[in-house]
Amino acid sequence: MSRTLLVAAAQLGPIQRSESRRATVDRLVELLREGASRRAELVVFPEAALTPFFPHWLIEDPAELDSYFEESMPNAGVRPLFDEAAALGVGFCLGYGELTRQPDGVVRRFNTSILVERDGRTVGHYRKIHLPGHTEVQPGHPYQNLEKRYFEVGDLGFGVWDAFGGRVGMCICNDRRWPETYRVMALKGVELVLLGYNTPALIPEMPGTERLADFHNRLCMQAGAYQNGTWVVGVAKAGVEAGVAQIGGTCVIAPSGELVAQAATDDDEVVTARVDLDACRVYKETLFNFAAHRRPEHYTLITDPVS
Ligand code: CDV
Repeated sequence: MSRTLLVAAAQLGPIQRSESRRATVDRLVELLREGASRRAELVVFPEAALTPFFPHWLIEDPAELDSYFEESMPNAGVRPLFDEAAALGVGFCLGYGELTRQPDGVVRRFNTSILVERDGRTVGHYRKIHLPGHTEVQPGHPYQNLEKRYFEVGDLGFGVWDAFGGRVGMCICNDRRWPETYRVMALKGVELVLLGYNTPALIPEMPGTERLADFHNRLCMQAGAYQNGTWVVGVAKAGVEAGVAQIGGTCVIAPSGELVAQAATDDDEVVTARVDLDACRVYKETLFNFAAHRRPEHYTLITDPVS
């Protein structure tokens, strides 16, 4: 039986601070419908797809900070997306800020994505592990990156789920730059990695690298795909958002490492690709046959604690 899946990468243009949650969810529903009209079975949205990327500025009022997070999922605000997806029989991957309240009142915040099957069941839940940026405001920077202030390191590991007829994993933005992300998922048999990102073209600590931002985006995802024999779907929130220019480059990458589909704009745009999950096998069973060729006894330095 063929294991092919039509996947839609639903790139978002900027979400401005003045835009209501309702208007944003309407945009997601529109992209979902566009994907469904092209017969997509899975629609992948970016990191923090319900809000502007709020780590880009300092928020001191706790109530205002909480307004960028979801305390439950689905909730009334995103219900239209869940309802439309279930009605169309389309699954999706959605990034958002997750807030949990412990029984003792302690609040925890994560940069999260979920995987929803075509029948509306939430089958996967991931909390971002590699958090870039800073805890404190960086004076003189043209914008902030306060991910380390607003989020905790994810505590769910790099999960892989049986879904959409294959083994599906999720990671978020900065995770895609780390080879360990893909490798841990590949050791769990991943065939399709879904990831969203908010990537500024200019990283203040890295002056002079702007011209390489798109290249580095593709480089890490294409390497992750090839070296692990997996499909990768990378989805941007692109364009100038709250004064920060973010790259686009939403794409679908085959296990060969080749780009098979790519966005042409920095705005709301759906990119579709037919994903043959069995195309992973030639890599997983030969060059990257982990059981036959990996030498973990020589990799122990990688797992030593951070010094
Ligand atoms: N949202 C992110 O994780 N962005 C980082 C930027 C800050 C470098 C990224 O790796 O794209």
